[in-house]
Amino acid sequence: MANQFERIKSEKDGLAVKAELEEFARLGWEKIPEDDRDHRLKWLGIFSRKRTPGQFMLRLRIPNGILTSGQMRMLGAIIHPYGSDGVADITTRQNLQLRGIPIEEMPQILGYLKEVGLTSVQSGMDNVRNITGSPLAGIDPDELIDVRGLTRKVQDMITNNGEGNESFSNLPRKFNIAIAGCRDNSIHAEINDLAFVPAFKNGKLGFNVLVGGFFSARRCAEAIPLDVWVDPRDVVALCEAVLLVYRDHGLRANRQKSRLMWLVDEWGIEKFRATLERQIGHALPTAAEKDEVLWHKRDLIGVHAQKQPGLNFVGLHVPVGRLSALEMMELARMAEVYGSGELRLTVEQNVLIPNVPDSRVASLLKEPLLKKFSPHPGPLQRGLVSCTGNQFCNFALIETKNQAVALMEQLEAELEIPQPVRIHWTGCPNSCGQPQVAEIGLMGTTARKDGKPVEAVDIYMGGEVGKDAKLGECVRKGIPCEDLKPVLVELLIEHFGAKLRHPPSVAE
Ligand code: SRM
Ligand code: SF4
Repeated sequence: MANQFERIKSEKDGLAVKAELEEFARLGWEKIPEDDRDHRLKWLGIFSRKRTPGQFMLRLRIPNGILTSGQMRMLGAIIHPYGSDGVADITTRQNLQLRGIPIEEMPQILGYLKEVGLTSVQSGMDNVRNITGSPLAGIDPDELIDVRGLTRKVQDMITNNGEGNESFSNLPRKFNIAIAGCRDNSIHAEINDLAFVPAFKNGKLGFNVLVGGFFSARRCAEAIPLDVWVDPRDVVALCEAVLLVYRDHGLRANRQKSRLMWLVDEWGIEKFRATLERQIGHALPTAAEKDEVLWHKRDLIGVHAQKQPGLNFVGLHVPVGRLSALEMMELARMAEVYGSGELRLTVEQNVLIPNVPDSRVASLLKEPLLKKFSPHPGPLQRGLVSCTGNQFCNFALIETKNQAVALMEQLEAELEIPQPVRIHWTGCPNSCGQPQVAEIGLMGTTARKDGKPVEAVDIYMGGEVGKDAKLGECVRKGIPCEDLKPVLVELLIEHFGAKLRHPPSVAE
């Protein structure tokens, strides 16, 4: 028997709501048919939020995380009218989500997006998510392949240039694609359903291809080699072929077993590869012997020289990725005044301002907004990532973003920590905050304390990123959030060389 989501998709294609949006806006959120409101609208990137009824979230698509100051200013202007409800979040896929929007205004807002060359189409539910790419594409002194054009072309193929593409509107499940052009695997290739990492074959630079990486509540898997090498010119065609094979053969009966890796498991990688060759119509070159991921992942916060002499990118730490409308407008202004008007987002939920001439760096560093979005944050805040949590997400078992920021500040005040520690928070086992890639990962759960249920976390450790990326494992279960601080103090002292700033007061 088909699961609920297969039923919803077969009764009416998700993209059909595009033609109905004006009507939904007239009806108001309470009168929109439930399957359309809570599910199909996600094909337009529009998410109803049960925790804030009537205020919708809009998930964009920002390939490679690159946007212009004009686009950022427009996005700030879109949420500005909604006061403190109108906030934006930088996501763990180099993307932006806008919040607090009433359905009545969505048709007009989608029109504004189009005017500035943006789209939100097919960004949720069983669609391909934002295409991630190396955040330093085109400006990295040690870059191998500039992937900006590729991430854009892959998005254009998948979304039919932002208009919506029915060829890919009924996949078995969500699908993640990442394209790395640098030496440090800065976008977590290993946790994507389809990933490209730079590799030389017979002296020519292209990509080795990985498939099947994903996280879910039921299972987390690292991507495995497909034994295929592609010329950069063939990346778009390969993405299309993989998606068609997944669409036509992916498992659909059990939603918990529908991501690409389950098909690869069922078929074996050889059959998957052979089917892909049939789909694409020719033999595919085997993978290059080794890929060129040679470095640990770089920390992009602070001022760094670009490949272009005399220009720099400045990495600003945005605490847990949360932006207000005015902050977005300020970032847009700063990108214009000091850089080239470009802004970049990272999968660590931070912002880069590229193309800042040497002569402008000092004045940029004096900008008041940099007190909050610091280019030199503390060692824990620097590597902090957090998913949405229970402020907006219905799956959440705990509050994440506020708690994460407050606790990191307290720990930094109490401890001397010799090096940055990457701590990721995620509100439930869906793992949107990727706790498995962190040095310390915290996953929301519930535990019992004094006989009562309380918000708690499972603790993951050992995640490594970049070269030899490896997923962390659960080391402690069910620590109540209110008891978390001493446990983190202990872990930071034992594993990361932290020292107490003052001797703790001895209990009487
Ligand atoms: Fe996620 C569902 C937020 C990245 C795995 N994710 C959700 C929903 C849509 C659930 C919902 O309807 O409330 C969350 C929206 C909450 C909200 O209001 O913001 C949500 N996911 C996010 C974001 C915003 C977290 C963040 O704070 O950055 C990220 C948006 C990325 C984007 O721009 O598209 C986000 N989600 C991820 C990632 C990380 C990644 O892609 O690297 C993962 C794990 C990797 C993966 O998917 O393999 C992830 N999200 C999930 C899952 C589990 C998928 C599965 O196969 O079971 C769900 C639940 C589902 O799809 O059924 C989910
Ligand atoms: Fe929501 Fe869970 Fe994803 Fe956090 S990890 S955004 S709580 S679904």
